[in-house]
Amino acid sequence: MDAWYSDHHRAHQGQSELFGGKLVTSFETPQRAGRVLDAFLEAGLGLVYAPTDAGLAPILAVHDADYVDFLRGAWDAWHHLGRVHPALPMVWHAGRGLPTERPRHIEGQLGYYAMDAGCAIVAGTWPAAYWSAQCAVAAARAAADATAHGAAATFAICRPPGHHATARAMGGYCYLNNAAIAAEQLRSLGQPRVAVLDIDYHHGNGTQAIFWARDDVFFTSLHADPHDDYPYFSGHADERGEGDGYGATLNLPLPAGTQAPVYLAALDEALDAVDVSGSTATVVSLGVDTFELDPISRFKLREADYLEIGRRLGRRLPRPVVFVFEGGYATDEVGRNAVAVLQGFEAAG
Ligand code: OKP
Ligand code: ZN
Repeated sequence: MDAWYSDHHRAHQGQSELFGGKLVTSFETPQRAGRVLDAFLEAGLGLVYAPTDAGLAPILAVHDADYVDFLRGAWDAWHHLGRVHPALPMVWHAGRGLPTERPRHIEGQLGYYAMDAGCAIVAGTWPAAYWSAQCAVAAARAAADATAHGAAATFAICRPPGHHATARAMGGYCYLNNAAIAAEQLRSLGQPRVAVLDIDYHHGNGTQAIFWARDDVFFTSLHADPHDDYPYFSGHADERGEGDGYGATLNLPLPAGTQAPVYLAALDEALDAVDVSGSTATVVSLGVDTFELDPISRFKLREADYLEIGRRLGRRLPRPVVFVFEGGYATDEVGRNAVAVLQGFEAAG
């Protein structure tokens, strides 16, 4: 299995976030992706490529053009006001439906295009998000190509992550939805139905929203019960999609403290649903913030459990499979845990 990685993410750093009422340095750091890259190379699983530039088209297949323009220009607009700290949204439109008038002031625009204060913008944010998405595009194209010659799987070492970003809003460290962009690529390369399996600790609310009313992309997610944890306002079991997409969304919320037996039973349920969906390809939103030592999460998985998760994916997911890196904030273990999933997958395939 080969991987795609771009160094551009390194300049997306020094962002702040609100945590327990305090402004702290974000848990989402450049070291995370570095550790994943190191662990991938250490495991000798395959080669690592820098993505070629596929341009904006694959991004605009998922995101609104005005939102993409905002992301590209937000730092300059903020900095132009003499502000040197990271740009953070601080005014929202909750309870009023989607706003119809876009504010002229950058401070208003930050709120207009955000769901929370988890997405600070610094000078390096747009290039980082852009190249993170390019990793997903390159991995999807390579997986689809290779499948002509046999079953293929690829790994996009994305940073920043993507699964909370909607078509028109950033949130939860996510700016561009890398998994949705990969799924859309697989569709446009001829896969009739694509499954997105999201195993990050947090509900992939952005991915769910993007494919909510579509039946050509099946979305299923295992995550912390949103009654108790971020993103709070979606991820409940009764959310099934709508219109053509009714039944093409399956959420499996799990309680705080969840350990391997309960987790793996839910994973089997998600894999059964992927079977039934008739998908011909898969995108895995691979977050390992389900780890027992994760500083912001409350599941209790261990390194050996990631190997077993990988084996089950390897036995049952329709290929091509594109793994897209999402969360995981226990920096010392994030690389090993993510790569253990890939090793289990390869051993089973
Ligand atoms: C991103 B990914 C608010 C606490 C919420 C956001 C968590 C984003 C996780 N201060 N923090 O799914 O790993
Ligand atoms: Zn997460």
